[in-house]
Amino acid sequence: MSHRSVAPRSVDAVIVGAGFSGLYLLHRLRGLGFSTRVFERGDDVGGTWYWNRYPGARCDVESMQYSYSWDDALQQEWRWPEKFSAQPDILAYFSHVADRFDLRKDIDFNTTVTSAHFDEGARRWTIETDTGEKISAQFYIMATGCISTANMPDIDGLSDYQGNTYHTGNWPHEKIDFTGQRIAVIGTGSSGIQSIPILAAEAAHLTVFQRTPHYSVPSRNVPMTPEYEREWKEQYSERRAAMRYAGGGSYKESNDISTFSVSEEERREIFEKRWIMGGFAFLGSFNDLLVDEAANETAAEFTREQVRKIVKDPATAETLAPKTYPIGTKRLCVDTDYYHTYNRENVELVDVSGSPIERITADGLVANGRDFRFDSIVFATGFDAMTGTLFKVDIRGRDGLALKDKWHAGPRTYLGLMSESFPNLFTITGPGSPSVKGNMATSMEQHVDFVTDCLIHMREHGLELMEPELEAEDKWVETVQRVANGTLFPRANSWYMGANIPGKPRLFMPYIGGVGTYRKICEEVVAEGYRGFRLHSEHAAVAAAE
Ligand code: NA7
Repeated sequence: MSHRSVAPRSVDAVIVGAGFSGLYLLHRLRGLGFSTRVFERGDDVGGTWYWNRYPGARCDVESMQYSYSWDDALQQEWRWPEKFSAQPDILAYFSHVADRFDLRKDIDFNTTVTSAHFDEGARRWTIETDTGEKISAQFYIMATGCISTANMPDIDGLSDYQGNTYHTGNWPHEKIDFTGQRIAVIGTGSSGIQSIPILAAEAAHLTVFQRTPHYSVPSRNVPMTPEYEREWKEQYSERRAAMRYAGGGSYKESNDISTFSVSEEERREIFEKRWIMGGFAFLGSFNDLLVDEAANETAAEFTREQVRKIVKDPATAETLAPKTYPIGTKRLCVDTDYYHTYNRENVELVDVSGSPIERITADGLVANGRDFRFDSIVFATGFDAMTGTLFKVDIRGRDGLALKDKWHAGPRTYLGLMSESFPNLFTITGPGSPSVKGNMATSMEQHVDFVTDCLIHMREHGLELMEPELEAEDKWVETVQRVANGTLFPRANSWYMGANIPGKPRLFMPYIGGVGTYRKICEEVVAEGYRGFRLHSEHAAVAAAE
């Protein structure tokens, strides 16, 4: 799909990924006259929304807020059909953006970056791809997202299975007809919860294998109304500005009072109102739900009550009601008819919390000592999040140090943007930044703007290399953990903690101090001459502010 006749082998910046952040980064850098190469493993743009094509895939951030804010004409003209966008609509948006800004011609599709090595002598990165290309770049930018490497569990006998297997994070492009089939879904995170109602309506029989129940709130998704769209479009600039400094990077989220500052009756009314509003608003019912265990329990119990009201079979309702971790500490799911699906005759829930699925057989699987037969198995088993995709590339910094080795006990970054010993390597929404703990759209744009400003600053000051100081990095790593440890998040075995991948270090990876707080820290860092970063010219380190 690339239209370029001769692609340059030496550029200012190599960007990996043509999703939300990669496209914006290309647009900005190209507009500023930086030469770029963009590599994308898919055959078109869209990133997450290119790969996650499973039935029911939908964004759980509202459409008006999950889009680019950097082009007013774009945000005014684009029409989202629903309050929460379905995957095909988001993909259509990215396709439109790619056409509108003529981005595809500068992207190499179907190309995977295999290695990126920093050459100390040349002070440049050498990047290799699976198509055999070798490119030299001053800057190497990973715009590969946080959940882009699918996690396929290592269950005995997987290769013996004769039926069809699917992973929600790597779904085929053609429509799969499940009519008349007996299907298994393994996993009940967001992807499982979104796909289960649709698959159940289509299949002859659906069996859900649940290891840990997730808390889920109804999305209350509706078609976009002209009034709602107009209200947003009229106030886009003010609302986007507010989102940038909001805790979760979204507009209108929290009720700034504590749980026990109101009576039990008032509390219930607030929960009910927010439950009816739908979506993540529920977690914004009070300002202490994620830091105070007793406060959290009131919201958790309210949710369990809703499950018991909806699900007719009491035993199934109890299995679906989460009790082992605080609400919100594994990512809250947002659903359409998830719990109602368990009232269908053709749906069965199997609890595998006590003992794992024993093995996959030629025609199904064995769990809890029972033999199940399936035509298809759907793995909704999540991702090797935050670091998995970074580690898939053989990234080596100074003295051949592998990123994987430097991060063997957990990611080490300054601001989630850079890591010491890896000069001029930027990670967009990298571990140690708010990323998945807020509206990704807001955080991605902030990082792209930050990185772009760094490149402009370096060009203007004749600087070649940028790298965090070890001390600043150590302090930031400690800050990220300290902030997380002041919340209830470390209580859950979540992918935020790396707990879903056997052997992965267990520590909280995103910065949970708030999108707005983080932005202010970044602004201060820049105002103080890139505090905590070392910027080098060819011969000597110079103060960036000079
Ligand atoms: P998640 O949220 O990581 O969910 C994966 C699910 O798969 C979760 O219920 C896991 O149980 C389950 N799982 C994983 N491995 C196994 C095995 N071996 N056996 C049984 N069950 C298993 O991934 P999603 O794709 O749903 O969502 C990822 C993000 O995408 C989401 O948070 C949004 O940000 C969008 P566990 O809970 O680990 O016990």
